[in-house]
Amino acid sequence: MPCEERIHLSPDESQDAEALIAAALTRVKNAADVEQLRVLEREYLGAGGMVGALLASIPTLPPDQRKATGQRANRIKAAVEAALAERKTALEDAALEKESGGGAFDATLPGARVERGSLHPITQVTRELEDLFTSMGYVVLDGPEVERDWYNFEALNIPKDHPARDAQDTFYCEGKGDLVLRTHTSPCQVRAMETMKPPFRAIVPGKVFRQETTDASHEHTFHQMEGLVVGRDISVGHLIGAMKTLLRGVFGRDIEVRLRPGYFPFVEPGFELDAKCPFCKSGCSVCKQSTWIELLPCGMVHPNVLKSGGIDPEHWSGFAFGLGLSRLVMLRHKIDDVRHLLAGDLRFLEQF
Ligand code: FA5
Repeated sequence: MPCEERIHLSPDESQDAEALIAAALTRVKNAADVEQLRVLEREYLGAGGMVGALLASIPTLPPDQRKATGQRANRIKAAVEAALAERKTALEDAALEKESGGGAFDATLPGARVERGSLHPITQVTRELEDLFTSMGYVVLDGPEVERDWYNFEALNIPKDHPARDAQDTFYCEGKGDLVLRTHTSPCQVRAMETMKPPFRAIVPGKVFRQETTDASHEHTFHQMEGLVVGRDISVGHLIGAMKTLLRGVFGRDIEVRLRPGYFPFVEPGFELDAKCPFCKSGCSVCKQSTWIELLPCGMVHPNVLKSGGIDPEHWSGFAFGLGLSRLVMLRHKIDDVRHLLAGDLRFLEQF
């Protein structure tokens, strides 16, 4: 604002208050930004500003002029304050509009969509199986993923030089004594025996690790669920009954099963349980045209394992199974590659 346009207030009655107000309002209206408004505010209303000077001069005036001068000062003050507030709001609105791309704010537009997540398919199946087994009197246990060699192998009847160790390529924790990343959930068999008195039933879902080359059906990190029942006179019949209940829970109907001999040092006898393919009658890609799907290794707990867990095999017997949860999820959702499960790709996960 050029200096010559400024009109200086004076207590002189000849000064026209209306002209002062008009000039002030014009300057406020033309202020280009909030900083200029602050300068004008100081000039008119600040300590030592024009209105202040006018008010301060009142005591020096002849008594008959004082009231009118006071009224004039207050009128100017109110007008300038109102103009400043109005211009400030206008400048702020303009800045907001510029920020939002110039378009007016539309209060009727729908809000931004809040994305809802869902449970991972492995978690879904795990929870369903936990519900199923707890309804049959099983307890759900948890065990360490970094495990001692003793629990992962030795207590399971797999001594250091046993060839069965080669079947599960192991991640050894370097410089950490006998620690390994557990290769299966079976170490929890002995941990369960140490903490519970027989008879008992337990399941242990969890993550396991193997140092192996990955392909469509092999991951280095995958999920299993161990099952263990210890009681008096537990037989293969109990084992088959429990497995059929498991399959009915997962597939929603009775599934035919067959047992083949299978070797695991910690069960005797040991079996591979195959399920009749739930997707076909005469062969498909899931069952590799055989109509049977290899699903679940299991067997009667070896007496040496019961002993490792402090349980007398003369009085107690049991069965155990090691369900491949990742493979079960693949089967259920017809997933053709196990590596999708832990890849963290949202396009895959959003389907569940
Ligand atoms: C075991 O791990 C035994 N602990 C199972 C067991 C428990 C037997 C109790 C007897 C009694 P196996 O190595 O076969 O067994 O693995 C069990 C299941 O894990 C397999 O049937 C398969 O479904 C799954 N599995 C094995 N390796 C992989 C892998 N690399 N990727 C994904 N799933 C796998």
